[in-house]
Amino acid sequence: FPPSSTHLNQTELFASALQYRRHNSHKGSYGDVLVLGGAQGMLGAAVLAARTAAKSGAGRVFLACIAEHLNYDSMQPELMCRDATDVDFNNATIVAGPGLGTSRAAHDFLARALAAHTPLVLDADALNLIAVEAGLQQKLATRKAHTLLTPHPLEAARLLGITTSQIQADRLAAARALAKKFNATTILKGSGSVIAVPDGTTVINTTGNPALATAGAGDVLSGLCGALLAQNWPLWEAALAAVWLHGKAADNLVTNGIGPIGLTASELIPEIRSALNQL
Ligand code: NPW
Ligand code: AMP
Ligand code: MG
Repeated sequence: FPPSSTHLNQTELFASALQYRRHNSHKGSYGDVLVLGGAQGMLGAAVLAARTAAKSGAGRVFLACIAEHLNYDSMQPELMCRDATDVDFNNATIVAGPGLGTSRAAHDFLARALAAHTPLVLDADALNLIAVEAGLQQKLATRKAHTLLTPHPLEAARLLGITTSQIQADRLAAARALAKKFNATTILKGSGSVIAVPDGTTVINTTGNPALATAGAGDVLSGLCGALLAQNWPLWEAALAAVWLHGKAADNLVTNGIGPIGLTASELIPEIRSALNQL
């Protein structure tokens, strides 16, 4: 690990994990991602995460929504929409939370995801459910497989039982506290996202700008994290690369006049793909 509180302003910190597309490879070589989310009224969050995973190199992407009526994404027909009841949670990198809601069904699927032996990204409502239930916290703290938490400051506050202002007053300490409490690599999002591991090491990202202050930007990040983990990036490097690429995509779009005003989260997705291919 690099020394505490390094700034992530070039790709060297994760360059060792860069994956190349091998000639003799196939979709099975690049991993499966399963996005679990998309309750009524928030289907878009899960769709954004899944589309991002597909355009960030995952071999196959499955989309399991809590709302029942999404069985096909006409804009991204590559996605395989499944009923969460029928999905084997042990066969894919799971991204749980985007638009998941906090229903009983959401809770039960999350419990299954936490029990799976595969890499797991926890975002949004998955974090909100964990914040209020000791049973889920216990499952999280004892996971053996890779786990990555991606809270924004309010989600972080809920998880630590403090206020958003307290989180923002010392973001390094908050990120470390989350990583330690839940025994998981943590990305505390916001301007200058902090990546932390349970031993207290932290890195502050330097890419990104206020164009990202828009609905769905976090859902895109969670899909990108899932795609890198599915492609076997080590957890630490995956977290660093995802945050850096997500911010870099926003910076590139602003340079080209797409933002900072009015950038939409969907527009980040092809730009993330470009940034990833240019690494
Ligand atoms: P404020 O306004 O300052 O008091 P919530 P959510 C705070 C889904 N989505 N610095 C801020 O609080 C998600 O995936 C669906 C400081 C903000 O108002 C979730 O499942 C979409 N404060 C669900 O909606 C697109 C910060 O947190 C509040 C902060 C709810 O998620 C949108 C919001 O937190 C969305 O992704 C910062 N950097 N960042 C879709 N198209 O389907 C955030 N806050 O109440 O947990 O709501 O994040 O919208
Ligand atoms: P969420 O709130 O879950 O949609 O996540 C928002 C995403 O956009 C996170 O990755 C944040 O780090 C990023 N973001 C939001 N506002 C800013 C900002 N002002 N500067 C840089 N990144 C931001
Ligand atoms: Mg979010």
